[in-house]
Amino acid sequence: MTITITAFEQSPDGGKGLARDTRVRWALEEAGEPYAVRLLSFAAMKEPAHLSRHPFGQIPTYEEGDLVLFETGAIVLHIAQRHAGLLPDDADARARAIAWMFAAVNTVEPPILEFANARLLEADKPWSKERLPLVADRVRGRLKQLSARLKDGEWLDGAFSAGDLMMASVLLRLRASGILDEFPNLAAYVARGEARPAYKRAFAAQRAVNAG
Ligand code: GTB
Repeated sequence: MTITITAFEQSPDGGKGLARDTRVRWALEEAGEPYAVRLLSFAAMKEPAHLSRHPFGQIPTYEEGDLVLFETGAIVLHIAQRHAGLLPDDADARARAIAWMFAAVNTVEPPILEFANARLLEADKPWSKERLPLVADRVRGRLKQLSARLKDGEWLDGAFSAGDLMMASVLLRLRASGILDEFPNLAAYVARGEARPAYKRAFAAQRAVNAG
C-alpha cells in the first residue's frame, strides 16, 4: 500500500532537515519503505482538506490506505511497530525504547522548542536579552541529565532504536546554537545518527525539495 506523507512545500529552514517530516522520512528509510510526499504551502496546511488529516493544520501527516495519522511520535511508532530494526524484539527492551521516544518528544523537546522560539520569534522583545539565558540554561539542564545517562554509550539503550531516532532528531535542532557541542558525547551521538545511511537518504530527500 502506498504511504504518503506531507511536508512543507518550502521549509523555513531552507533544507537543513529541521522540519519534522525529516524524522518520518528517516524512519521510513530505516524500514526500507518507499513513500510519496504531498508538499503543502502554509495556506494549504490550514485548508479543510489538510485539517481533515491534521486537526492542528501542521506537517507531517502519514497516510496508508484508510489510516491517517498525525504527530511524529505516533507516526514513527506506527512505522517501528510494523518493521524490523526500529524496536527490539524483547518486550522489556521494546518498552524501554518506546519510553525513550516519549522522553524525546515530551521531556527533551519542550525546552528546546522554547529556546528556539525565544531565539527566533522573541529576539526583538525588550525582555528577550534577560530571558534567553534562562531558557538556554533549562536546555542545558536537560542535556546534562541526558549526557549523564548516555555516558560513552553508542545508543541510549542497546542497539539503535526508534528512541534514538526521535532523540537525535530532537537534539539536531540545537546544533546551530552551539549548545549541543557543550556536551561532546551528545554531539557524537547525534553525529552517529546522521551518519546512518537511512538518515542520509532522508536528509537528501528533504533537501532536494527545499534547497536553493
Ligand atoms: N507535535 C507535532 C509533531 O511532532 O508532529 C508538531 C508538528 C509541527 O510543529 N509541525 C510544524 C508545522 O507544521 C513543522 S515542524 N508548523 C506550521 C504551523 O504550525 O502552522 C516545526 C519546524 C518548522 C520549521 C523549522 N525550521 O525552519 O527550522 C523547524 C521545525
